[in-house]
Amino acid sequence: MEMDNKKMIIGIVVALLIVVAIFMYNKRKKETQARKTAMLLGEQANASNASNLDEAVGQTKGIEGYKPTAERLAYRLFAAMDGIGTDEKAIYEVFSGKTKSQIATIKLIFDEKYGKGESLENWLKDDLSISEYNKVMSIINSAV
Ligand SMILES: [Ca+2]
Repeated sequence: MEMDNKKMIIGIVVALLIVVAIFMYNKRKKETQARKTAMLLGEQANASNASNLDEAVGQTKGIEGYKPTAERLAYRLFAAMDGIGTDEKAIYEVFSGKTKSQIATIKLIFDEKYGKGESLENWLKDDLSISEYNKVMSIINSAV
């Protein structure tokens, strides 16, 4: 019985250490990305594939008929970025093959329902590395 208690305490300590390690990792990643974003913003002026999301979607107001699909995709973006880690592939998939109006609609819904006060662009900048962010922006910029 005493052995079981010891094992349980060791288990709890190990679990706590893992939680702390994940927290530290996430914090560090966020800090690194904040630095990368600062660098990116400095480079943005002459990097065509790193342009502003609003510019890329042409300030369009989105399209009504696309809303149910856009709603699902906006949630998919949120699920891909919320919490620990990021599902980059899901993010690329959401934007791939979409028109500028469709992307604008997804962005409007994301900002309104899932952004928690932050724009989709800020979420992408926060969660993605520079090269991943550039890849997303090049997909968005190639939309017609
Ligand atoms: Ca995340």
